[in-house]
Amino acid sequence: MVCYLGLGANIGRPVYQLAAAISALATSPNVSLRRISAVYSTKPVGAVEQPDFFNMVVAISTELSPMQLLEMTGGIEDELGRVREVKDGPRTIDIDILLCGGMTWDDAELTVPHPRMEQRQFVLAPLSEMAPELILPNGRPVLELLEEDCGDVEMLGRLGVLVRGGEGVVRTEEIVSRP
Ligand code: PH2
Ligand code: MG
Ligand code: MG
Repeated sequence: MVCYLGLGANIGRPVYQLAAAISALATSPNVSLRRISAVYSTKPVGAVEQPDFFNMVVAISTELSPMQLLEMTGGIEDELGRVREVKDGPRTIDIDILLCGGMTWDDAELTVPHPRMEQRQFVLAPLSEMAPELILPNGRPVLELLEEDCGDVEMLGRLGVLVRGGEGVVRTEEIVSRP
């Protein structure tokens, strides 16, 4: 099953933390990293005044359940020094589960598909780049939604980090172009 994860960071060393999160995903058991988007600079969305974000989306394939995936991504957030203080506030790293194949999940801890993904340019822009044909849970193609509202997102470039995965050490640029 292909799952899309949204990554965000806006304090500490955001790009380093994104790279570290990707490496951690690539070495996690039962997960294989498929594709990564470019890194985008984005204006903070929501009521909290805070630094601009760096956002990206990654595609993984896994047979983990959404809850198991949440446990794993939460572990990576903790390792990278995530402190949960202000809701929607600044963070060293945020890893959100956007889509898990066609699965749905809804309880106090987790909702999949991510309930706000269709309104967030910082999700739609990187997602549309890596999966332009994707139809979102609301029935609309991701590209169509993005074209309606260009928003405050700017593509900064590709993350060139070495990640260790099932196929040994590879550069993330190679993962980007995988079919
Ligand atoms: N995450 C939030 C709240 N606002 N804004 C941007 N630009 N990027 C984010 O990742 C983000 C946000 C809560 O998770
Ligand atoms: Mg989030
Ligand atoms: Mg989150």
